[in-house]
Amino acid sequence: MYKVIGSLRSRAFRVMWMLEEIGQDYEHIPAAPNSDKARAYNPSGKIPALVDGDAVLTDSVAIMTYLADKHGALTAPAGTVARAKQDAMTLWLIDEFDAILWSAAKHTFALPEDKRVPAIRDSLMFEFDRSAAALSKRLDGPFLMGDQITVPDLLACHCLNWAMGAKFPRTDEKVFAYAKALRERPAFLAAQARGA
Ligand SMILES: N[C@@H](CCC(=O)N[C@@H](CS)C(=O)NCC(=O)O)C(=O)O
Repeated sequence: MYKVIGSLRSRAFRVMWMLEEIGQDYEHIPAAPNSDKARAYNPSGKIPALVDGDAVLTDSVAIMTYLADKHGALTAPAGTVARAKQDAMTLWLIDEFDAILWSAAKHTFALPEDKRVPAIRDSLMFEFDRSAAALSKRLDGPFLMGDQITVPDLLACHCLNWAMGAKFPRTDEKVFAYAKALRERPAFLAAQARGA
């Protein structure tokens, strides 16, 4: 059985949701970032990690992509044009959503206090809002890549939820409505219930 290391309210949720989507059982080990438990699986202390047999895999997007390829679900096949477009969307979300939110987190609580620049938050909110508007323009179906849910949908929804948690403004209602619909999926709710 797979093991997911990382607290529910972290990027570990992406991996748990993915496993629920593909109907794979897993044990959840809710380790906090930089805890001894997290370091036992990933010496950097970062979460999430996935244990698959003897292998310990790290990075939420690498893990989701691995699971998608291994189980042939939530992805276009590797080596296709559709996959290249899907991967471009995933990497765009890392640049334009995840990195911005992570910068806000670093300057709010993750960096040592004397290294934080709280004023950067306004600029990050502006950037996130601009990215959300760009995503909204590209969204013309229930999912980012068309009529099938794929890995970037899980990533986008997780980031939009994170933005709400971080009190970023929700100016683009279309994109937040897209995230709300994804939050109603049984697999999302099942992953959430694992942390209850
Ligand atoms: N790109 C990595 C980022 C992992 C990451 O930074 N995780 C956060 C928690 S969500 C963490 O462990 N932070 C602790 C630290 O950076 O020291 C991923 O997607 O898994």
